Amino acid sequence: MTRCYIGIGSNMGDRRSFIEKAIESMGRAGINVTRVSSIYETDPVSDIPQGKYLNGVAEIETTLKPRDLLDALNEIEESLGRKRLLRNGPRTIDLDILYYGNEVIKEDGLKIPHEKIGEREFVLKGLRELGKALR
Ligand code: PH2
Ligand code: MG
Ligand code: MG
Repeated sequence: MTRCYIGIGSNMGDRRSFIEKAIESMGRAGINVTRVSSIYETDPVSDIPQGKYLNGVAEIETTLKPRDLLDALNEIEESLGRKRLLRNGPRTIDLDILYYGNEVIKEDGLKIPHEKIGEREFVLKGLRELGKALR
């Protein structure tokens, strides 16, 4: 089992419902959700005008390898209507691997720890609540 942290975000439709469904779906996909931070509203960080986000961070344990975890999260995003139209554009649900144990991975499409943790307050807040933030 590896302990990981997943960044969760939504800024389209019934944001809270998408987040709740994403957390339930992780539980059904071989991902044991051990703790979830509070879910808080944040201003969008993007050049594209869009609505406010609800963000949070989940602590999970899983036997899935990093790539398989990424695939599972992408499938959940897709099942909740995620369309990839614009980078940093609005989305029904976004599930990002922030940390996978202590592993450092720099592959195409899979950078762990997530490269933007340090500059994104909307992620740091949740990590801080779970005792997993650098600052
Ligand atoms: N995600 C982004 C881009 N901008 N802004 C907020 N407030 N919350 C997010 O989750 C977010 C963002 C790309 O994934
Ligand atoms: Mg993201
Ligand atoms: Mg993402």
